[in-house]
Amino acid sequence: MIIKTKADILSSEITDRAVFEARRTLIKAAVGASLLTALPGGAAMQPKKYAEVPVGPYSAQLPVNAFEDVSRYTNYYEFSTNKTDATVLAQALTIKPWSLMVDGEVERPGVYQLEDILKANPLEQRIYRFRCVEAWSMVVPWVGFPLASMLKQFKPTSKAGFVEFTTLYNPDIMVGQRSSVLDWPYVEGLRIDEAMHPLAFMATGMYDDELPKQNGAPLRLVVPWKYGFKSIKAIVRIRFREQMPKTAWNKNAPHEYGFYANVNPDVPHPRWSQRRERVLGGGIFTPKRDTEKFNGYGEAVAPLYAGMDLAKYF
Ligand SMILES: Nc1nc2c(c(=O)[nH]1)N[C@H]1C(S)=C(S)[C@@H](COP(=O)(O)O)O[C@H]1N2
Ligand SMILES: [Mo]
Repeated sequence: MIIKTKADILSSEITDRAVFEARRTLIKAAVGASLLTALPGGAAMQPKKYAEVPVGPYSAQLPVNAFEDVSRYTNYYEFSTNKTDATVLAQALTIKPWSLMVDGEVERPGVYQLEDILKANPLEQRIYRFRCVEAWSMVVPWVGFPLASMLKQFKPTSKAGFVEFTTLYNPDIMVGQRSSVLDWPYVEGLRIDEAMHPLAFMATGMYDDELPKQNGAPLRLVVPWKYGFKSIKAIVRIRFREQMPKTAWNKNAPHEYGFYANVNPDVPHPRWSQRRERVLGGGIFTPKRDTEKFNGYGEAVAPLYAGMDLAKYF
């Protein structure tokens, strides 16, 4: 389906997936042999919490970025508009316990504990491309579960045409919320058929471990065929709606950020081209990568938009 070969990515740009998988194996071996405290290099090698999670059916065969690329360069405006600040500032967030409010057009509304959601949704690993609207990209091994499995457990009614997601609002901790750079709280949304697509994913972890706070712990959306701003972090509410939700970036600049936000090199951002992307981890001489329509997931998701003018519904 969306399986790409290694040749699609320059090895200078990313850590080889083989290294990631080898580390998984090494950790398992170390655990098996009780060598946790006896490894060379001083520090004891701790098993990663999710090292045993199976690779899911929709995971792409792609080399992944280094963990440092993904965890030290983030977009999290609740903390800062600066890419590196959330790495420090987000550590102040309390993520346990965490509850999710479910309401709107749904048969089982209520306040759910994340613990219970995790018990009902087995974890898997998904390696996905991730493309920010600002024309940078990365490849991330997420851990989580399909969004559809969770949504079906809430039993949406036939009136549920859209799903609205909301991030925590807590300006005491989320210091960026004291500024009016966005209309807080951050809200995102999907059409119900997009939300039910098997590629739409809820991440609770990455790189075999729990999600770092700056990457949206404890629960974030990952929609690999859409620009990164759709992949909302620290979700506290899911509301099933008849109407299309008003989303944070669309409200901020409607002519720049549409509701759909499907990755599309043919539709430029009003202020820059979307033809190419800078892959995180590369040097200044690393050539940019050609951006693919639907971020390379077109075969799987293009049918969702059959007959729609993608330049109009951008
Ligand atoms: N709540 C919230 N979610 C968010 C954002 C944000 O500022 N706040 N930034 C978005 C943008 S623009 C991108 S590119 C991705 C970045 O995810 P990452 O920081 O884990 O790479 O998160 C998205 N989700
Ligand atoms: Mo982004």
